[in-house]
Amino acid sequence: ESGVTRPKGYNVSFHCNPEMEKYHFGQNHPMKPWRLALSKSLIYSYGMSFAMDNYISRTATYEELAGFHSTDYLDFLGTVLPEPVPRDLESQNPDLKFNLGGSDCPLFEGLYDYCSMSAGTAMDAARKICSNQSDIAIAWGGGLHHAKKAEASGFCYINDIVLAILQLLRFYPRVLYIDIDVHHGDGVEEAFFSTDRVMTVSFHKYDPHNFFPGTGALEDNGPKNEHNPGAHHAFNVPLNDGITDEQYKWLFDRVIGDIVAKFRPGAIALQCGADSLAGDRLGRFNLQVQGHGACVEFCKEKNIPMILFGGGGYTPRNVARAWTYETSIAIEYNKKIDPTLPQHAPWRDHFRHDTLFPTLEQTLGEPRQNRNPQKRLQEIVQHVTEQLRFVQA
Ligand code: ZLM
Ligand code: CA
Ligand code: ZN
Repeated sequence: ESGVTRPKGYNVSFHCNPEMEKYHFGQNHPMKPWRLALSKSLIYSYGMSFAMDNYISRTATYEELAGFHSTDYLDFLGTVLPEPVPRDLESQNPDLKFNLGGSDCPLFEGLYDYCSMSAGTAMDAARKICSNQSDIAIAWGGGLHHAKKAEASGFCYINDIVLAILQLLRFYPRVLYIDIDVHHGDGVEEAFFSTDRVMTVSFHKYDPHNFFPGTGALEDNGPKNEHNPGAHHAFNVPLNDGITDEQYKWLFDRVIGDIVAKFRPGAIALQCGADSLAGDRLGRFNLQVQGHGACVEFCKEKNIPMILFGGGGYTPRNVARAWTYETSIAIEYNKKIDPTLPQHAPWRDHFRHDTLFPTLEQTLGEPRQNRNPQKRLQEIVQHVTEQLRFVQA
């Protein structure tokens, strides 16, 4: 026996599709679906599966995907064949159809199936929340927040989060979306731009000309037109390189605490992109597994039904650590978890250090310089407070 027990009166479901782990974006592409296998392997090695309901999720149907995406786009996505675009030709061919086939969103073998699996995972999670069978539903294979109605963007083709939130809206009057991926959650923000039933909050590195996708300024709070119900229902927390656990936690607690108190969501959708961790191949922050997980813990303590999505995360060993720790938070095992990685964990050597919580020095050598003065963080909190005054209680 693993010694991991179920939390009393609290149900956690774990949704995955092991087929997803087998797809390949192409040589050297930062997005590596096998990080899902690594994460699941670590989660199961800790024995956490005994404390959750484990589901192999279905693939989403065409009709389900069409709940958000245009049929033109889906038809094309379903028929395109991988046709490698030579790197030097890509720049000469800027009008890729639906932004497909470039180096960010390549066409690869089985692309459509991969997308329907990610969406299926997220939608299954949403259904468990809607039917009250789960208090927390985990979908690490989802979280692809950049995809638009008729366009792929930033490694994302199908917006599984939007599809899941649309499900939640059938049962809950108000849904809060929170996004701790290092990139701006632009696709989700845009999808719910015109409704006051979804509030979106993204924390991200913001540098319009040098960091993808370049949107998500502090002042962008939804439609400027006051007659649009979505006005004031988008929140953005733009950050600079090197933010630390303490600062991030301070900000998160303030911002999310105030938003939850005012908006009173019936459900929370939390995108846990792990590229905000220190040492990520694409990230810029100094967050540790503990600081990233503290966001999940803070949300859990609100006792509101919640979906945990994956998202970015480009240093697979750190992705696996974060999502393992966050799974332990969901099942209330985090206080008891052994920080030493299980002896029998497959791929143990892959983790380099045999701890779930490597120090900044272990992950980075030299931590990134912190370019977030406390004064700026206070301004952010101040702005959020002011914007919240416009939100109907
Ligand atoms: N070039 N290969 C985050 C999505 C971030 C746009 C600049 C491509 C890369 C990146 C792809 C192997 C989420 C941009 C980048 C080079 C135009 C981005 C393929 C390295 C490689 O080595 C690479 C040949 C590739 C892509 C780096 N792309 C880094 N950053 C961003 C998209 C997705 O985490 O938020 C959610 C899952 N794209 O900066 C360029 C402007 C394409
Ligand atoms: Ca984000
Ligand atoms: Zn990201």
